[in-house]
Amino acid sequence: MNVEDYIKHACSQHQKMLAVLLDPEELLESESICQIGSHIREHRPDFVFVGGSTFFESPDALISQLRNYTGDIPIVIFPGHPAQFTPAADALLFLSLISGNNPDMLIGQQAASARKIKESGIETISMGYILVDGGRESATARITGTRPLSASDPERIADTALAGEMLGLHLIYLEAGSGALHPARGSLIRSVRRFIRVPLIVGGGMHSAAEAEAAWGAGADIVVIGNHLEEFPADLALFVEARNKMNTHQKL
Ligand code: 1GP
Repeated sequence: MNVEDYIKHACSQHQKMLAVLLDPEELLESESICQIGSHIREHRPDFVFVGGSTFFESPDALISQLRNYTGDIPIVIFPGHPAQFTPAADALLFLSLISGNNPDMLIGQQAASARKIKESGIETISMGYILVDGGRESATARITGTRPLSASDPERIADTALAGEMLGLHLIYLEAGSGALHPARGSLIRSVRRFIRVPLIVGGGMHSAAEAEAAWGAGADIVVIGNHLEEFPADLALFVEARNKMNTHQKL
């Protein structure tokens, strides 16, 4: 099953998913790859996302090391820069930063890399990427030269997500920014969820299984955890346990 079909199938069963985000820049040492890798092998999140805002090379080396641990868990490129594209991954989130007004991030970089990506044959999943204010300036805002949407304007955020869906994007990612002080609030996630049917990914600033549960409970389909697991890889067990608990409740 390809990655998009896996996501659609899980959503149709009301099953929640967990992605671990690994930043190639933070994981250059094989010792830290081994640490997080062994927790991934043991606890099995649904996906490993690879990407970062300040890494401008192919993450091939990281991916080939990760393969020793991930088994059949898909490795998905979540690119912070076109140079991060590599056909060594299982799929690519082909994203457009629809919260901002930088044409290069909306369509420019996508057009520049589309042919190469198509020719590689990698699975691509189109995604509307919406940056919301997480309480401090994010690397994404700085590097893309865009401003996040105000978290206190849920209507505008929901309208942006809806427009992304109506434009044909297959996923929406609500991003509070890596290392956000405040993850996206439940009320915000709910207001986006009400408007869209496509799968909803939520990430940025989550440090506890309770925060992940709150996001899933409010309507996120996939929760993404990055920084926290880089620092405390053993906590992956807690996030997976929370996902499993959510999914057991959904089935009852
Ligand atoms: C960033 O949403 C992801 O793109 C994850 O953020 O690193 O803060 O978990 P954190």
